[in-house]
Amino acid sequence: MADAGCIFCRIIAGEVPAQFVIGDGDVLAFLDARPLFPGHTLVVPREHVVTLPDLAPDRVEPVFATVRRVAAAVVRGLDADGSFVALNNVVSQSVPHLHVHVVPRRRKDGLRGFFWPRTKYADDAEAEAIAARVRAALDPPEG
Ligand code: DGP
Repeated sequence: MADAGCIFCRIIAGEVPAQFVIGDGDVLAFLDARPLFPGHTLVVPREHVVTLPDLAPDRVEPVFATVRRVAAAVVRGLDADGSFVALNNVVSQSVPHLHVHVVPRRRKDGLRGFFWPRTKYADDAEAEAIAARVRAALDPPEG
């Protein structure tokens, strides 16, 4: 179902122009209008879902198979050295329609780890306690 107020639904419907890399099917890809580098592509499901946990389990493979395909194409097509693949869920997500960024990367392109400030665990016990909380929340559970 499309959401009439969603800019990506409007792009998918052809109401707002975009440069499509993949313009047909259940999963589409078009150029980001404010690219980190030329060729920065957004992979989006046609269906309006907001975050990755909202995506039905049987839709995950088609979305990420397309991400894989586009990640190869930006390298091959643009003579890049590699790619960066990222997906914001709610925080830093400026468009509430699931989209996976596929950014062509070149060595020394200046992106420098995406400006992520890194932290540390106080010790192994703290790291294990955090892992245990995430493990306990897995749905379905592990094992
Ligand atoms: P994020 O911040 O992760 O939600 O990324 C949203 C991206 O969407 C951002 O990099 C810019 C891009 N974007 C926003 N509006 C438009 C638009 O109207 N057209 C296109 N092609 N990209 C857009």
